[in-house]
Amino acid sequence: MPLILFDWDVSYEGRKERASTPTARDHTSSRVITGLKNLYHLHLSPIESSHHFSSFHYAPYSDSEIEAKPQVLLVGQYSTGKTTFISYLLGKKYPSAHIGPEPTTDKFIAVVHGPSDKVIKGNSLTVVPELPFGGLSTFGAGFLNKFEASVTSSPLLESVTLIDSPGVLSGEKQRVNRSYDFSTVVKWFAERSDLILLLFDAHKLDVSDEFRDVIEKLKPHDDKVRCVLNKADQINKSQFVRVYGSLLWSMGKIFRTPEVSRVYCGSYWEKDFVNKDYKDMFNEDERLLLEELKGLPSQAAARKINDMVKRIRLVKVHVCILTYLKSQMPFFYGHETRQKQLLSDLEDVFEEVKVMYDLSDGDMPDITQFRVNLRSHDFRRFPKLDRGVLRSLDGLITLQIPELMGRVGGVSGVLNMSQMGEVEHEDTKTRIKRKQEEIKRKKKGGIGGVEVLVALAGVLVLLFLVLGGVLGLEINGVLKTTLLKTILGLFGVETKASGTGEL
Ligand SMILES: Nc1nc2c(ncn2[C@@H]2O[C@H](COP(=O)(O)OP(=O)(O)OP(=O)(O)O)[C@@H](O)[C@H]2O)c(=O)[nH]1
Ligand SMILES: [Mg+2]
Repeated sequence: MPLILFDWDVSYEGRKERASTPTARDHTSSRVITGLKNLYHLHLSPIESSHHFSSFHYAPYSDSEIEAKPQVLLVGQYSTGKTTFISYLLGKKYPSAHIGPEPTTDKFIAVVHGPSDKVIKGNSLTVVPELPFGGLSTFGAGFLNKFEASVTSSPLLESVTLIDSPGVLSGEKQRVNRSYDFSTVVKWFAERSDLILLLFDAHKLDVSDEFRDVIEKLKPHDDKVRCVLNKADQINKSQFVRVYGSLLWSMGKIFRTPEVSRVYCGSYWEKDFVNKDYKDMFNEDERLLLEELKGLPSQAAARKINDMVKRIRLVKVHVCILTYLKSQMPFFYGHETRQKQLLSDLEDVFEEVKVMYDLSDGDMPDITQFRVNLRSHDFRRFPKLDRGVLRSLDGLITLQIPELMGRVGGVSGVLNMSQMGEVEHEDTKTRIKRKQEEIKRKKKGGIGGVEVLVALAGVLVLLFLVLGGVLGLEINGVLKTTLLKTILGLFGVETKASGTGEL
């Protein structure tokens, strides 16, 4: 076993030497990071702040987040060997590491590189400019008391940050004992991680409901998830086959995909294998897992671009939803009723926004959470639709991101440009559907601004015609239509070019 770890050390040392003299890849990565920072601060951040993005989704990206080293998150039920796994990789225990058969780690611990051993507490960590944890302050003191960084010197940590997590407990212990929402915090780390290792104990493989809930939250990141079937040497051949099959089955059920994420089997600690039946396979899996860890720095730039693309897409969807809600608010009165109605019809709103802007299902935010967030906002204060904003977001995806992508080695499958199609495109079918939805909504009640304007304009035209009659003026059909169009124009209501006055 330690032989493979030695291999890792040798190859790692080799890379470390090269790192001191910047290589072409270092230069490329730093150019990409600078490009991403510019893109974010100049283009995306202003749109985020004018559209209340942080109160619905994420805090603004900090430079340290964009610059952060690749991150590996370890998640698992208690005593599956997460802390031992990290110690094994580092070749030593990190400061504040606790290992034991009972639930031991009770905090999220970021294991980071530093010249001397020390522990930095959660509250201070959020303000350390070099570390990418500022965003965690949104989870409040309840969480920050359960978060710390363990600083130690290690060649591995020079290029990767490891996140140890408290073991998932079952039942009440998981729900009541935590002063923060465990799975939301895991989700936060998962979004910022390059690799997520789910650890399982081959000796007692039971996926509790609580762990299942956590894994569910990782679904959007299934491309980064790997399973580690730890302590696999503790069981015999036939037990191993059953446990392995059962793990694949459970994961397949949770991720609802036939391609289950990669499973690395083995025993990730210093001691020798108890059962040597699958020794070669365990050694090979360990080698592959270490290879994957070693490859993370070189893929970090591409992953950061990918994350930025995801964020731009989310901002676009967010802009579409907010501006749509704004457009549905009445001009003069009845806004409270209308806002309540829109909130309760949010499913319909999402459907309509999706059709209007050609958005895909997977891009839409979680509707329950979105509804909760919307409650604290007055829809009238949302910005109006500005096509320039949507064009600029599309431009980031179709022009600026590919340019950055080119710097890290050409076109990548991570980008799905087709889903960022022209926002103004609307075919007949969708237009008809949109009209139908509009009619349905009108039937349900609520007076929109346009309706009020049309009514006002109608009264004005009528008055004009009556006055014209009284004064003996002759007003022909074309003049009537022109008058109607002019009055509507004064109210900013567009009429069709045909001159029929249809809205
Ligand atoms: N046989 C075997 N035992 C292991 C292995 N890794 C860890 N253990 C033992 O499993 C127990 C739990 O290890 P930890 O590293 O504390 O597990 P953990 O997942 O960090 O646990 P929590 O922090 O409580 O969630 C300890 O008694 C370890 O000695 C392994 O690879 N093989
Ligand atoms: Mg632990």
